Amino acid sequence: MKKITACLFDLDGVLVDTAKYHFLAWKELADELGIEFTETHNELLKGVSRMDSLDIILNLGKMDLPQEAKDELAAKKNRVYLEYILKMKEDEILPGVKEFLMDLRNQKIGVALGSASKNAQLILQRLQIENLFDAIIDGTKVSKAKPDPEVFLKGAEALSAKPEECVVFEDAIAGLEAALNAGMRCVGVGSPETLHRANLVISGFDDFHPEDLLQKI
Ligand code: B16
Ligand code: MG
Repeated sequence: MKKITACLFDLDGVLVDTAKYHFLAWKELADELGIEFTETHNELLKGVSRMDSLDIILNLGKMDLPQEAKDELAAKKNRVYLEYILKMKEDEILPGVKEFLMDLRNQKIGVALGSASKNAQLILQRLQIENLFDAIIDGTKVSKAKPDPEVFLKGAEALSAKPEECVVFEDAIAGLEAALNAGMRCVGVGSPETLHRANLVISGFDDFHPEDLLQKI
């Protein structure tokens, strides 16, 4: 059993279900553009950056636009998304997450965020868990999107942790690959069929504790 000195967390789909708000905001935009966009399509956007998400939607509608128009559409989507985020309540944190983060801190295991979202800090504030993170690496601090390992390597560096002593919690395949590319172990949060390359897959944090982590990974 290798030791664990740090845990790095994806945000959307791991700590909170913001995917539903991303969906509503993208759907509004897609409707305006006359592009069919369903919850199944929304799965393609998980863990993907804002601009790459827009490109996926435009591809669905076989549309190509100049960068300036795309920047405007991405900003418009974000304004709608922010309206939902600003209404978000503390109790939207997923079950067991806060307790798990507090247990890690009590055990002196470093805690970092590794998210593609440029709104991550605001979301952590809404959930009132910003103070539980030793480092926050988000879409404003990285230049390469997952599956590039940059976001998690920066998290490890901020915590002065070696990659092989880090465990990443991820719900998206691109994020799982980013963790493995960083030389870290990965706990998949979601379905074992999708996340079969993870070292361990859990359905959530409701009945999962740091002790389980040490035993099972
Ligand atoms: P924003 P994660 C990702 O968050 C979401 O899964 C993805 O759907 C979203 O497009 C991306 O953040 C960018 O978000 O528009 O807020 O910058 O899963 O990496 O925490
Ligand atoms: Mg995610």
